[in-house]
Amino acid sequence: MAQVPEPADDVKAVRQKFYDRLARLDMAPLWESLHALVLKQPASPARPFIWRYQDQVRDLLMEAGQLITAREAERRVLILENPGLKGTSSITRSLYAGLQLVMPGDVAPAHRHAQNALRFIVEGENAYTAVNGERTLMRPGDLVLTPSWHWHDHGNDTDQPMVWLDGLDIPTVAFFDASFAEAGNDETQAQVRPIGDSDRRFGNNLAPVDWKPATQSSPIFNYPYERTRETLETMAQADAPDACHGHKLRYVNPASGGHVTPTMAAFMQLLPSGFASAAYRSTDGTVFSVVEGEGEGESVIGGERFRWKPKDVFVVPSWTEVTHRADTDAVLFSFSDRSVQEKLGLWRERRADA
Ligand code: 1HN
Repeated sequence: MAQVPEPADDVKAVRQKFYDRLARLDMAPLWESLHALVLKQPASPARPFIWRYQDQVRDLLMEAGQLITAREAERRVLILENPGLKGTSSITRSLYAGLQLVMPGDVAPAHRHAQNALRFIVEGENAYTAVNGERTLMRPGDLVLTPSWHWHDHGNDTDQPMVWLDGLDIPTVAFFDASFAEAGNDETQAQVRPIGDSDRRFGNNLAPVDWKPATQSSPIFNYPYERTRETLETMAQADAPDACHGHKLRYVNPASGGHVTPTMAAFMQLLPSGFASAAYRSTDGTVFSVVEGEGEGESVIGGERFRWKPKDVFVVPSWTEVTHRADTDAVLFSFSDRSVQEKLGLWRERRADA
């Protein structure tokens, strides 16, 4: 930018009077704010942060389980709010995250909304989510989708609490002022297809002939951990780890080859025992959930060190340098708005090893 001399005080005063007249008419001089509007590189107000499951969050969740039913709450969720984004219910500028508890006997009633949601299962086994009349039973490490405008309800017919990480595009939908929502007539959807129907139709590299996707989300709504883990293991046996990511997978919508939802992309990576990654940054602020890693695992995010354990959630803001290190094999799930940024031609990454 061209260097211009500082104006004299009398010139400044005249200008200020002009700006005041503009302000009364809801106008402003661009030249006073241009540099703050068009940054040379991202400078997110979001901060690196970790929520520790065993030490902090789990007890509070269980306390919430005694305070309120899922029916009364509609969804019994503790919001994970980024400390740099207070009052916004956001974990990054574009994404919302929360930890949801479904207790034995709970019913989280059917509703639908414009927001896309993903669930990453943290604790418990075999509670269900129903999506447009089809139930899926959930296990730790599964990725379950409830796409935009699909009816969904949850229930737990087991005798154990069920906890998952919710990821939604709430701030993104709010940005576009495009939110719609509706409550179902019945709390629990009638089951119109058997459990496993979509998985068998679309999860075998097949699709019914003439089938056309009606939405931009994946027709598979449960990506079970067993299969994800098998793919990671296959890569780890055969390949050298990527310097920045270890062995990293992208969850795929088989109908398009793209990401699993139009607004959120999801990933799973294995950091082999003893691995220390090269520094990495990308424009998609990313939420991580630790799946495996009983030894010492840590990430350095924007110069701050975060030790993590299974079930912890941490966030890496946009364009913040991150490195990961693991003493024993560790597995990290993550999701971000990369799906949107790629469509808009905005997504960038920088690898320290490139
Ligand atoms: C929602 O529908 C769920 O269906 C969870 O489980 C969290 C947060 C905000 C808005 C809708 C769910 C939500 C949500």
